[in-house]
Parts: sequence; C-alpha cells; structure tokens
Amino acid sequence: MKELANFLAEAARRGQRILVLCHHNADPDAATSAIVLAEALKHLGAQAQAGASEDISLIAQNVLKTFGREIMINPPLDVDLAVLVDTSSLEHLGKLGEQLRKGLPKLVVIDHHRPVEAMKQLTTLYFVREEFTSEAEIILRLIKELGVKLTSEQASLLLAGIISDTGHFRFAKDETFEAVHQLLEAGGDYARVNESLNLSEDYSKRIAMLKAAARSKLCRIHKRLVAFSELGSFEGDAAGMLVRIGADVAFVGSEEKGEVRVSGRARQKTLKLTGLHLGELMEEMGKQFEGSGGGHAGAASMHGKGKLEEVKKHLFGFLQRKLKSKK
Ligand SMILES: [Mn+2]
Repeated sequence: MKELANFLAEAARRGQRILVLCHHNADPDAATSAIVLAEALKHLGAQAQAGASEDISLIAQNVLKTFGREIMINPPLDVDLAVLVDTSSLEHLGKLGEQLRKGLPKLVVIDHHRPVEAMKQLTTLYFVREEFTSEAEIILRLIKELGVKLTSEQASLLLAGIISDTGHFRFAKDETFEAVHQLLEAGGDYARVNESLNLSEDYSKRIAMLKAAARSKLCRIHKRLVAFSELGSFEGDAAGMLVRIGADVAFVGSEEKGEVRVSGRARQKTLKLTGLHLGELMEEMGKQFEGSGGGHAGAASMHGKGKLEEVKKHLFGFLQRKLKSKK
C-alpha cells in the first residue's frame, strides 16, 4: 500500500495527467471509487479525471446525482497514467480496453476481484486484494496513506460503494464496519446514501425479477439447490434474488446472436462448505467459450460465443464434481 501511495503521490506532485477508470455498466462501488480517487489525486496536484467505459448502472447514476458528481463516459486516453479501479482485466473496458492493450499510457491496477495473471504483466503497479469486500475500502485506505482528508460528500460516496458491494452488509466482514465507522466519522450520511441506493421501485427491474423467478428451473446436485434462469438484463440481480429466496447456487444467462452471457451467485455458507469459487469457474468458462469471465467467490460472470444450453451443461458438469468434494 505504501509503495502504491508513494507512486501515485509522486505522479500527482509532478502534475501528471491521470485517468482513474472503471468497468462498463459501472456499479456504485466502481463509480464512486474512481471519482473519489481522482479527486484526491487532483488535490495533490495531478490533472486527474474519473472515467467509465461505455455506461454506468442506473443505481450508480442515482448515487452520483444525489452527491452532485458526474463521471466521464469513454474518456480520452491521452494521459500519462491510467489507474484501473474495481476492474480486473481490460476485457471489462470494452473498446477502451482494446486501446489500452495497444499500450498507450502507463497502467496501474487497484482491485478487489480475483487476480488475473495476464494483467500483472501489463502494469507498472498491480495492487489486488481479494480480501476486501469493496473497492471503496481499498480507496479509503489509500487516501489515508496519501494524507488527504475526505470531505463529507466523498465519505458518503465511498459508503455507497461499500453498502452496494456488500449487498447491504450481507457479505460484510469485521473490517468492513471499521471502514464504515471511519466514513461516518468523516461525515458520511448513511440515511442519504441508503436512499440513493434504493431503486427497488424500478419498474423494468421488477418485471425482470419476476420473469427470472417464473422461468427458473431448479435441480438438486448432491443435495444442494441449484437454480438456472434466462434473462437478457439484470442477470446479476436476478441470480442474487434466486439465492436470497432459497438457492445455494444460481445462474442467470442469455443468448443473443451467438453470444452468451451468464451471471452466477452463491450462498456464502455453500462456498465455505464446498470450496466453490464462482470467479474461478467463470474465468474457466469464459476461456472455454472464447470470451472472458471472472469475479468473486460468491458473485461472478462470463460472456462468450456459443449456445446457452452448452454453457449450462458445462456449468452443471462442473458443479457435479465440485459440490461433492467436501461435506
Ligand atoms: Mn467492487
């Protein structure tokens, strides 16, 4: 962490152009982390800007609007340094990722997803800590190390990232609450943050959740309840919903013009008992279907080429082996 802070402080001090960039369809954790880090670097003298690839999620838009922030979509890459936050590989950056692969600016990765070996080679500094429940917690530590004091709005933004990525504290660890405490001390407004994250009334999402529930197929693999459903949007939310209402593991996917996408979620207890890691599984599936995949142990996704039925067969084959490995 010290090395990372020193590197960024030095770049900022020299007035470098720094782009803090996050993945497409950015969630609140990604978007707020990018914005707050960019602001801190600016404070230290950098010409810093936060950006996101392609678009940001509705809920992230709502959070940013609440706290008066904007993020640049598909920002220009003519900078000295690009810092990727909450983004484990260039594949999650769409066209910007392709441009970055051609080797434009220096690259730093600060992430809390499963490490991607190929990314390490591309970066000047690679700081990945899977044990953090949110990117926002890493950014909070980093900013402390940089000696920058958070404003109350910045504290609220990072708080939104934590609440969102921990599923309203369902996946929180002891350390999560320490970070939350620090953010509240810095003036974070829990009530306002919570309100900004509450988009449950979104009509299209409600329809999507109901469709996913209605279409879901249940099967039992070594006594574990595995649900599979089809949906062309909100796949991650739908898989989370299926786990909340009873599944041990849930997958929701779609197939369009030969492209497949699948999101998976799993119960924490199931992960502990079986050693299942969905991020690992999705990375493998991504490779197998000429695409990419990855994520956390309990929440991950993949996309690739092929038939959804084929992907499903592979997933179930894997679970047949994996879910019986331990007791
Ligand atoms: Mn995150």
